[in-house]
Amino acid sequence: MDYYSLKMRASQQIGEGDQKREQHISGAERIVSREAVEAVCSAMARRALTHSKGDPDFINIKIEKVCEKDIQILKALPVTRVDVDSWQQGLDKAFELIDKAVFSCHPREGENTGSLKDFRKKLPELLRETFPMRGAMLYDIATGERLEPNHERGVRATYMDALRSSDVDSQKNHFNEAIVLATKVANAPGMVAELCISDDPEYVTGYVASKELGYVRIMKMKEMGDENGGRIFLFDSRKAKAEECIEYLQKKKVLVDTQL
Ligand code: PML
Repeated sequence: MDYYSLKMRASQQIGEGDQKREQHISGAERIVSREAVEAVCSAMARRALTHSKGDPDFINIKIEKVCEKDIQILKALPVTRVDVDSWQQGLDKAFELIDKAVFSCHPREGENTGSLKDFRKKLPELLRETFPMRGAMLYDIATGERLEPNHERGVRATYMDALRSSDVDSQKNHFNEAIVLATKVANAPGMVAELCISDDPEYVTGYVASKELGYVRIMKMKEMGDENGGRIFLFDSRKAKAEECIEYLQKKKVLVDTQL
């Protein structure tokens, strides 16, 4: 069967003269059968043209053929849900889960020693650093270094979709897209865990995900109306090379079976 990857991004020019810059409005990606290409393409255009962030000046839809043999099928991470009373409680829960994931990579270190303690202190600041980034931060828990080739852009996980997904929804479904992305990320070489807070001001649910923890939805991780959000990919350079991990995130075609 022939598959096609479709990627859409829409942006708007803001500012005047020297201050002119492009502001991201909307983005989406799919991997679909040949028959679905036209419908998905027009749904993507509709999504770009009806976004609450404004009217785009520029919409790019890229369509590429994908060989079936190059596609990896993954089983979706199991999902659990954590209800919290406040976003502060949600963030604490997320940091606690990340600690657990990082600690399991340092089995010989006590939980309250050296690099682990430093990492805990650093985590809120690392998260803040992701807010202006388009992609995710790739942070090496073994050395404390950031590994994105471009710190402003970060690293983006692309070329993924849900298996057998035939919907051509023109509205973003945060959870459906996030479970696909998180499953791909968790399977990248050397990946320890992911922390995500949406940058949609109207969407306060975030998650922590890893192969061991599964996909843990934390129902409140920021204040409603806050447009700050970001992603941190926690990676362990003792387990894989950064280039291998980045290659997988950015190039490997993945379909995620969400119905298992
Ligand atoms: C995003 O906006 O891209 C992040 C979505 C996080 C989804 C969290 C969830 O609902 O499980």
